[in-house]
Amino acid sequence: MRIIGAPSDYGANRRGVDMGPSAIRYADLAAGIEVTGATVHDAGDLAVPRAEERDPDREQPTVGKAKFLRETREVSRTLADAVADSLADGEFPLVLGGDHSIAIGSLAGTARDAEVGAVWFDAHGDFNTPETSPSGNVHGMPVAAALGKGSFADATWARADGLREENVVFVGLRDIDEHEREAINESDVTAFTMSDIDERGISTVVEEALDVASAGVDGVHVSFDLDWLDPNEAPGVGTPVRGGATYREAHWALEAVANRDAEDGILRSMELVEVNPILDQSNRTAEMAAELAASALGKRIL
Ligand code: DIR
Ligand code: MN
Ligand code: MN
Ligand code: MN
Repeated sequence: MRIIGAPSDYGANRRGVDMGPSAIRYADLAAGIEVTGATVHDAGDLAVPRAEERDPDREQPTVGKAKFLRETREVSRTLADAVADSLADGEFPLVLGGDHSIAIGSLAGTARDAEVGAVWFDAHGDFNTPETSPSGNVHGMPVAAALGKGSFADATWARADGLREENVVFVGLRDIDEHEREAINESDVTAFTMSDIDERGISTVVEEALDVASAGVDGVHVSFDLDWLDPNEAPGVGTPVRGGATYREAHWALEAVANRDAEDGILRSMELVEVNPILDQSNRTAEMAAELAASALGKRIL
C-alpha cells in the first residue's frame, strides 16, 4: 500500500489542516498498518502551493462562491495522478488530508479507469455546489463536484465520471445545509444519518452501506472525515458537530470494511481527512485516524 500526503487547507476556513499528514504519520500510521502484514510505502507529500507564497493578485476563476478554486484545481489534478499511478503500480492508495476538498482529486484518480462506489463517513453531506454553498468552502462540495452537480458539470478537473451516483453512500450525517438537503434528497445517492445508526445500529447500517456502494462496481473508495466521530473522541477538526460516532462504532465500521474486502476485494482506495493538529488535544485525533486506518486495512484484536 502507498501513503500519499495531500497537505492542502484551501477548501476549509481554518488553517492548520495542512498539517494533517504530518500529525497522522507522527501517530505511527505506517507501523500500525504493518501489523496487518502489509508493506507500507510512504510516497511523502504532494507539492501543494503554500498559502504564504501564493500571489493574491493572480487571476482566480470565479465560479459561484467557491474560494481558492485555482489552488484546489491544481491540488486535485496532482492528487488524481498520484492515486491513479498508485493503482497502476498495484499499490493501494491511502491518502492523508488536508481538508475534504482533496477528495475531488482522490475520486478523480480512483475513478479514472474504473466504475467506483464510495462510502462517505462524515457529519456533513459535502454536497454543496459553488452556487448553493453558504460558506464558499470547497470542503463542503467534493461529492457534488465529483458527480458534476451545478457548475461542476463543466469542470473536467473535478468530475469523476467513473463514480456512480447510485453507489455513493453517506454514513452518519448530522449537519446538512438547506440546499444540500434538497440536493441529496433529489439525487440517487443513499444517505444514512446518525438517527439511522441510533435506530438500527452501526453494524446494520454499515453492512447495508457496503452492499449499496459495492453493487456492480469495480471497487469502492472509503472517504473518512474525522468529524464523523464525536468531538469528544476527535476534537482536532475544523467543523466539529456534537452527537457523532463513538470510538467503538468507528472501529466496528472500519473492521466491517476490512472484512468485506477480505471476502470480495472491493476496497480500492481510502482517505483520512480534516485532521487539524492545531485544534487538537495533544495528537488525539491523528492517533484515532492512524488506528482506524489499521482497522480498515485488516488489523484484528485476535
Ligand atoms: C458546510 C460545512 N456544510 C459547508 N461542511 C463541512 O461549508 O459547506 N464538510 N465541514 O466536511
Ligand atoms: Mn467532509
Ligand atoms: Mn465533515
Ligand atoms: Mn483489496
